[in-house]
Amino acid sequence: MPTFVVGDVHGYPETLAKLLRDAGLLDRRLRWSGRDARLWLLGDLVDRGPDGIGVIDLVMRLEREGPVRCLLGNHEAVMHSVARFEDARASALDELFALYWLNGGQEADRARFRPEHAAWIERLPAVARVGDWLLLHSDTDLYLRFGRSIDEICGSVSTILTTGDAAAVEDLLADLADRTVLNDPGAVDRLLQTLGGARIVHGHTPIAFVTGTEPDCVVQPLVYGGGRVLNVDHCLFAGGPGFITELPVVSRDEHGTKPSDAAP
Ligand SMILES: [Mn+2]
Repeated sequence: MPTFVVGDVHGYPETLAKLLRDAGLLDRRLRWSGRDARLWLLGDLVDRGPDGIGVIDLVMRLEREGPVRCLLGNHEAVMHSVARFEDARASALDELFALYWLNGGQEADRARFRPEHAAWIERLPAVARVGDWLLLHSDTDLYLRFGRSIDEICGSVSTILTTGDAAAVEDLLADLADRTVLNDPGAVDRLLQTLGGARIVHGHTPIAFVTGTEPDCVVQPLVYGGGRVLNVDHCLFAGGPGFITELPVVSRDEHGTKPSDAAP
């Protein structure tokens, strides 16, 4: 089953639709036409660009039509928390609200945010495994603070998002926004040894910012970490044309690094 991933869409539903159509995953009427393929969005559908709710609505529909899933990005988590705590604004949350607008929150998205969007965000997995690939939104190993298995992490994150107090939510949001930790091979080892898989794919940190290239020149994923890590954040909001990535099958030979082989 070919698996496609798409990095941070940040409020550009037309660009997402075009990428999926060009890859043959959507037909001309924007209906799922991916047959045996599956698709993962890696989170951060919203903020920065003009129509984050439009992206969520598109992805929610595609989930009903085909094997389409989406990870929780830090921007979905912030959007959810701003809505959840809006009526009970404690001074402790001033930073959260300031962060939302500072990081590209859109008035139009806030106005169109509905309980069904909140419920959908609460169910998004924070991490996932697809074959030998570990899927993360953010390039950090702080996910391991929330559990020692995929299910445990997803459950803990969802519980905090849904019922955690202000302090717990603020800590969660800070952890989900952490970045550039996977340059450290030890962090990659910790994630793969604990959660399984041989490779990591993530979004969250624009390739253009990492490599110093102009966003409009970024047309393919960035492979790093000795070939074990793939960054697919195409930086649509700063002018990237965007790309969609089919995850390569990891060959048996490449499974050489057993936990016991790793550096201490
Ligand atoms: Mn992000």
